Amino acid sequence: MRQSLFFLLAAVAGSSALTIPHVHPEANLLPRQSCENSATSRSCWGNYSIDTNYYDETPDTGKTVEYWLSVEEGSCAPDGYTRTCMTFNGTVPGPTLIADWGDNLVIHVTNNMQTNGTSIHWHGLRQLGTTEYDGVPGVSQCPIAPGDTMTYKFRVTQYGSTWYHSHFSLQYAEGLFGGMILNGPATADYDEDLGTLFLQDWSHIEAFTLWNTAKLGAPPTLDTGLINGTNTFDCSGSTDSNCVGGGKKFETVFESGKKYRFRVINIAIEGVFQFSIDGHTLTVIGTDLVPIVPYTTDSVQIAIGQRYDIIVEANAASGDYWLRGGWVTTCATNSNPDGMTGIVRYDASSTSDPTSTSTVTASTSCSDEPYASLVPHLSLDVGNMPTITSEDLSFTFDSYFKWTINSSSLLLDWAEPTLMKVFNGDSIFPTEYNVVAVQPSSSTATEWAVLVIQDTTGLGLNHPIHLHGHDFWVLAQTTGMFDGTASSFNTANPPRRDVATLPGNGYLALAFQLDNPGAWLVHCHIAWHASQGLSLEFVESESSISVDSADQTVFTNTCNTWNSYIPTEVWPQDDSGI
Ligand SMILES: *[C@@H]1O[C@H](CO)[C@@H](O)[C@H](O)[C@H]1NC(C)=O
Ligand SMILES: *[C@@H]1O[C@H](CO)[C@@H](O)[C@H](O)[C@H]1NC(C)=O
Ligand SMILES: *[C@@H]1O[C@H](CO)[C@@H](O)[C@H](O)[C@H]1NC(C)=O
Ligand SMILES: *[C@@H]1O[C@H](CO)[C@@H](O)[C@H](O)[C@H]1NC(C)=O
Ligand SMILES: *[C@@H]1O[C@H](CO)[C@@H](O)[C@H](O)[C@H]1NC(C)=O
Ligand SMILES: [Cu+2]
Repeated sequence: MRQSLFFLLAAVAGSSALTIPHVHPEANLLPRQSCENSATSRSCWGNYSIDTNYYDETPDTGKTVEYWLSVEEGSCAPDGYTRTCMTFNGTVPGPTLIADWGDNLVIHVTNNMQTNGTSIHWHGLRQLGTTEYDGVPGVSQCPIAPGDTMTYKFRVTQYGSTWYHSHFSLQYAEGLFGGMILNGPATADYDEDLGTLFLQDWSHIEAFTLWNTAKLGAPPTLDTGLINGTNTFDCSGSTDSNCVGGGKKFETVFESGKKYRFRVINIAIEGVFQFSIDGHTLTVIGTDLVPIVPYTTDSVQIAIGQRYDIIVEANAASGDYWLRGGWVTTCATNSNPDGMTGIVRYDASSTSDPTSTSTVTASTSCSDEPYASLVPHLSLDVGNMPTITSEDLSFTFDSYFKWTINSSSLLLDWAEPTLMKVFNGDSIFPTEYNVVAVQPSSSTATEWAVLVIQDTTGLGLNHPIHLHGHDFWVLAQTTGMFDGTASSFNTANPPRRDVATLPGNGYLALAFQLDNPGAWLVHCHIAWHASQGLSLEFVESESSISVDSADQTVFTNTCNTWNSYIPTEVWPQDDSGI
């Protein structure tokens, strides 16, 4: 079976050959032309541009950008209801990290929490050659113990919009996230960058408390949602002393005629959003960290972990308009589905609530934006795919509800990360680490790994699947059963990104280039599902994973500090670890 598959795929691969970016191939033959990025030349980027193949080439800025982040616990009331949060530097969202394409980022993270470890993931970044800074406890590092500091160092080889968040159990659901803006070219012009816009579901009970019931299977109904970390909540008539009121709606001001860029990010625990702004058309220019051929729409459906870069032209009549998170009620339940709103004003002095109405047809599906809409600007085909890893998604009940991948639910030991085993030269990993080893079969040509996840649960739920360490090419995303062959695959410049939705009772087929040795997690980004083990990890080209001695020291010190901390740890691990 494996053999015949190989020959079939080799035949398919033969016809499409190697990756050839067919956007302006002639550019390579001309001398480099420098062109400055401006409001009317967003495709330019000095000696580089929107046409640069950013998988092969990175600007050498010679610049290092350094940040310090403090992980804290404390009370917060983003919607006027007081509860306990986990934060970066006391704010939800945390500080926005900004760098240019090609910069080096150095980020010092200090864990100032009482008893939880932590570990910070830079979502969607390839970590090319720096797998040890991917921030997954039990995979790429030991947790940072309370009181300890770990310094993450990596190169920015991509550009666009993303976020960073804790990957330690449910911490990001408590507020441990922030935005990342990586400046670079874009596929359409705009006047002003408004920055990141977070769409989030929010509970008045802490996620670590909700977990006690969530882990049994049914996702809890959350109380509300926040737009960019803020919302109002009606405390009138409430006798709850935590309902202090004083929450605010997110607001932004448009100047007529200008074009604004929003970097919309879904960082929910369980929900899907259908983002829109009353009276305005959205021009979508990026999916995750991949610039796309712009398309226009009246709403954009966003699954957890996904980002859409959206340009909005202020071309409506002067007035106040609702900006709508657009909670999709068929995907997860929430007590305040229609209240996840913000306000766009044309007059900064206006304080009235908009009276605008939406003309958007409310979505009832939990799927991604239409596959055909997501066309990467840098056109790259998938070629050589010698092997397909197919995995069945199911579930079991073993002290709590657990998702399984080929019968195994992910369970990591934070103190024994996968990379520690790699550094020790082990090639056998614990079964519950769900490791799939992949490596090129030859060193001469680029090869792709293919992962097919088949939903066999019969539950019909959709899952936003995120891969670390790579962008992936979405070969197939459909209901029904995978036939074991490449016959359903689209290899011609398919959508490319780092989170795509696995359709319920269907399958998702992803391809990625075997160009980044490391230990890379693949997981559902629904927070409960990740905690319930819906994950596997690729160990890519194990013998080529190399870490220099300074980085090895960081790794070892973090583990040593964690190991001397855990004997006094208050809480036990009671989920998959991620
Ligand atoms: C662009 O390339 C030229 C020639 O290699 C070099 O002199 C110049 O410094 C580069 N400019 C930037 C902004 O990198
Ligand atoms: C975060 O807080 C620390 C002090 O706790 C401070 O040194 C640092 O500059 C802050 N970081 C940002 C990005 O604001
Ligand atoms: C992390 O902190 C939360 C909130 O205090 C607690 O419920 C949980 O058990 C802790 N988990 C670990 C593994 O320390
Ligand atoms: C959302 O908040 C962040 C700060 O947390 C800010 O940088 C950003 O500009 C805000 N987004 C918008 C669209 O105003
Ligand atoms: C997972 O199980 C399926 C069905 O039994 C099998 O075809 C597939 O090869 C397995 N995948 C791996 C990576 O072992
Ligand atoms: Cu899921």
